[in-house]
Amino acid sequence: MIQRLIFLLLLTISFNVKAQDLELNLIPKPQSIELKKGTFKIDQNTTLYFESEFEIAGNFLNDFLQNGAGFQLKKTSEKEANIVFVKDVSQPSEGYFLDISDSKISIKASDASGAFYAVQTLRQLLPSPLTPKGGTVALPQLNISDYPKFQYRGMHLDCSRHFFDKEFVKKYIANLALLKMNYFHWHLTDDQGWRIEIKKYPELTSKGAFREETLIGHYNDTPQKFDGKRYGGFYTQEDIKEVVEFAKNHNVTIIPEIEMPGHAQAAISAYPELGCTGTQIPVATTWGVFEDIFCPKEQTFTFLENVLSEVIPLFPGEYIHIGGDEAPKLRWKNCTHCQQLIKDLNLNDEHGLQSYFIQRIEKFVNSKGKKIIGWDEILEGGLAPNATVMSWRGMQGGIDAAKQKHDVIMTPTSHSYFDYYESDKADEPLAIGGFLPLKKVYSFNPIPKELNAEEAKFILGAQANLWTEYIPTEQQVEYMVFPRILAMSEVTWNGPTNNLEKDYPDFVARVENFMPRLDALKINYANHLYEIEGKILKEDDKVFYELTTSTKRKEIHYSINNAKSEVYSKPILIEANAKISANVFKNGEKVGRDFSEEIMYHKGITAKISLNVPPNPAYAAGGKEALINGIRGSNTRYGDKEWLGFWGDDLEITIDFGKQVEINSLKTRFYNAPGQWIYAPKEFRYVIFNNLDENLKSKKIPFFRIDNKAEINVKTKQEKGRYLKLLVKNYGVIPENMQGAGNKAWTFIDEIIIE
Ligand code: TNX
Repeated sequence: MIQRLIFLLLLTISFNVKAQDLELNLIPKPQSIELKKGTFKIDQNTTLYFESEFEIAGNFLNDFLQNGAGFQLKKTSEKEANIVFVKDVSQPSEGYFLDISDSKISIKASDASGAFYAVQTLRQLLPSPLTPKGGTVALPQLNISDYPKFQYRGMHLDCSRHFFDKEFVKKYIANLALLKMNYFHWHLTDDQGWRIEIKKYPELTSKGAFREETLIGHYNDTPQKFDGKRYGGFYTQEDIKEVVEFAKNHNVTIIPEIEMPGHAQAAISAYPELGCTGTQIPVATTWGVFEDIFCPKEQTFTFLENVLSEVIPLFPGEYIHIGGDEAPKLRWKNCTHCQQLIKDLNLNDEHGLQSYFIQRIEKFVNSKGKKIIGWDEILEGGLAPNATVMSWRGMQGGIDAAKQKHDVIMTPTSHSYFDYYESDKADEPLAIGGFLPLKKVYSFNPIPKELNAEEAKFILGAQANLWTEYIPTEQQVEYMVFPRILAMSEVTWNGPTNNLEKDYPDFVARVENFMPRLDALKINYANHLYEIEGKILKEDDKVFYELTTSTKRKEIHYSINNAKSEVYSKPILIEANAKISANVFKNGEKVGRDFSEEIMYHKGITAKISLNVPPNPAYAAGGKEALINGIRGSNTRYGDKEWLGFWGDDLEITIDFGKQVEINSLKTRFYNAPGQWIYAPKEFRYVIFNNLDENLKSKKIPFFRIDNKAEINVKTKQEKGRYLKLLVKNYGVIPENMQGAGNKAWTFIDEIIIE
């Protein structure tokens, strides 16, 4: 009897594990699942009923079966049907209750979105590709109760820097629907191309949609190179209508973005009178921020209102995005009309003028029954009364806006910029910079700690952005978006994780099993799941190196200094400089890419470190210990776990060796990426001393100017001391004419190598 019970218990445990982790491979994860035994079979004789309110969901299911299995469900009465969609007002907004028994599928929802998402869940419960055996497909019996944590679950696509045709945009939107994301932010205008037909201003597209050539390689390359090829394209209003209709049938709302007053060079090149100087300028051929912005003249406002009058009727959603970011004020400073306007309107400065600009546009948009969204710069100089803020320069803009009782969408560069590198391996396709691996997206919490429960209600949700300066092809768009979008969808639907180390492996297992589904959808996703992560561990003055890989049932093989390779079982003791090489094996076969790491066993590795300020939470993955753990950061990814980022702070780093040591040399380096507002500091000093109470002012503190290479390499004169202090002065506020002008500069510092 007992044996039988144990057997049953084991059976249910193993069944649960299997079913939850593997068979039910749902992304985003539903709020609650109760799995039962047995299946429900759909075949040509299965019947369907839906109320007219749920037509989009019902039709979607039928189209899906038609395309995948070659048949549709016959419609019949609610009583007779095997699959029924019924209205149940007790279901949460956009939520659903799905009950699959042996004879019936019942879906309850209070709105059309909920019914639609129940179908997306059904879709993910079915095998992919849908290859019915004898015309039958099977679903597991279960109950799912589900609803989204956030009402805004967005994805953006920049179609200005590179143009993607309407068919691709539709595919992109269809993939959002699969992941229960409900907003598509369509970036339609920018310096490098105007992409939407405006009948009243035909030159916006005949001229403004084409640039003479495009930068090749990275913006920071010297010299910059260009391809010499004319490039462009645009959507006609008919194209837009087709995409909007497609989005409607996928329960996705499109938010068009018409950028103003900055990022307007393409428009000004078509109509030079919209700028302050009136001179003919070209559509931009390189990336970055440009001085030529819309001039706040009556003529410009008339133009923008006419443009918006054509844009607004095309998009049924409630929002129009008006940009508002990165508008350098140089032209306005040198323009007599602008200066007079500042006086006449009694404004403080050009920021006040920007605020006036946005508020005036907001009034117009509101008068047409729509609301504006703007990037967080619209906070500067006073927020337009009804505006929703997209917080991109970190979370602070969102915090400020929520405290002012404005709706907020979180989209900070640190967690939602999918144009950043997703792997630190050197062979990734060229990207703008940064480093945003899957796990970091998964760790995202759109609700900042700084907000109380009332204020947090203003955070509508989050969005990931795909800026396409370095993304010329559809394949590369998908490579950058997938699988990171799976993490964003789970964060915004299921809610942010409060136990990353526990939830992430479960998520990754589902991502691994989701890949065949992505293959069936012909999505060119990136696969970094089989990469290895290395980490220094310290225990009683001993140093170990730990290797992990994120998916289950894999083996790691490693070698030290090219010696014979061994199967990894426990952290490796490190007592001298070491080169570790490793690979992941799945069922005896090598998968993923080669891993290697150089560990420098320098004098700092067993020391203790303290900082005068903590690193910015967005760039603190390795903690302060990362600066003395023997591992250098990546040459191209400042967001990895070896670099630490500080926003605007002067640094004072103290290293305690525990006893007096002789220091012969000192090396470190800083990151330079003006496009991301990262500037190497101007000054660096260090001091070696023995007593924390010592008056350091009396000591000779060498001073170093930091040049463009941003590297420190000091031969000290065999100085002895227990402590080493580094003093690093932040670059300061970024001056005009430089990337990020007016903002505080970031300082990024790498390993401090002490020998
Ligand atoms: C900043 S996000 C921008 C974009 C760039 C992006 C590149 C924002 C409002 N402005 O114009 O494409 O960085 O990461």
